[in-house]
Amino acid sequence: MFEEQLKIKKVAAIHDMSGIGRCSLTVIIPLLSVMGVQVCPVPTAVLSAHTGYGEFVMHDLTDHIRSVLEHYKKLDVPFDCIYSGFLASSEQIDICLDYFRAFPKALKVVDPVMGDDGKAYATYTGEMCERMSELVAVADVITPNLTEAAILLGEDFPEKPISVQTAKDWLVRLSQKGAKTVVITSVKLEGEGMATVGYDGSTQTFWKINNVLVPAQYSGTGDMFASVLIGGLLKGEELAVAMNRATEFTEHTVIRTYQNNNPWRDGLLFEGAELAWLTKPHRFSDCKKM
Ligand code: PXL
Repeated sequence: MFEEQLKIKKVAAIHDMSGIGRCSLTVIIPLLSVMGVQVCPVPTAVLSAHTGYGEFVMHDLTDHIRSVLEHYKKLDVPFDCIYSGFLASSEQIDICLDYFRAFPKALKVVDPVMGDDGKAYATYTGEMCERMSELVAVADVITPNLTEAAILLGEDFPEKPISVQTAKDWLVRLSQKGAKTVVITSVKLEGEGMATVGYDGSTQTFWKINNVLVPAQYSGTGDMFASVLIGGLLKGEELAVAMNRATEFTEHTVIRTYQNNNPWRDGLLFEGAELAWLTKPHRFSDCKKM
């Protein structure tokens, strides 16, 4: 008897590697690995700590990721997904476009990392924010938070909760920029509190998951959400199921981190037995049509 041959999917993850603060590759690699997916890191920059520390040292790897692409093209690596995130320069947007072009069969996921809480991250220039639309235009799936969704749509960051109708309108407008699947995280909905909202353009279906409102925000939360979402989508799950798992796992680790009194910039506590949760089949529970 031969065991069934394992087909491990490969994701090229174009993100930074920050030593301290649990974000980007230090979150993406363990989470996707435990979900049975191989992460091939394409580091956009190495940092001592993420930009939320205020003081950090950063080494830009723009030239490196360009040479890495040439090597991977020569090897003809059968990537199942190309996933871009925190970029270190405007030039890296062009390089990401080249990765997407070079591996046309791969699922194209763009997390348009630019900012949070109504503010752009320290290293993100106006030009980079403006040009992020070029990546969104070629993506299959995008996962902006509310701040990034506002930047992409040229809207002011909503200081007050938004209506379900506005959330739907933003999802459709973002989808019209290119990606069939759009998920917006950290959305405060009128009368409902925090939610994650999604749109599947192939069926024109809107989804919503209400979240527990924890009075703290942790670095790397968006990276955690997007990684678990990708893990589910690569298993062939419907958007609602993958969104459900990603939201539940993220919410659980946010609560655990808050209860542990950890500083926000240290990121989410996911190490240890928590990871095993991601190996179980997901019990679809709270994702509702919107
Ligand atoms: O999680 C987003 C992120 C990724 N990488 C770096 C960051 C941030 C957010 O602050 O600074 C380096």
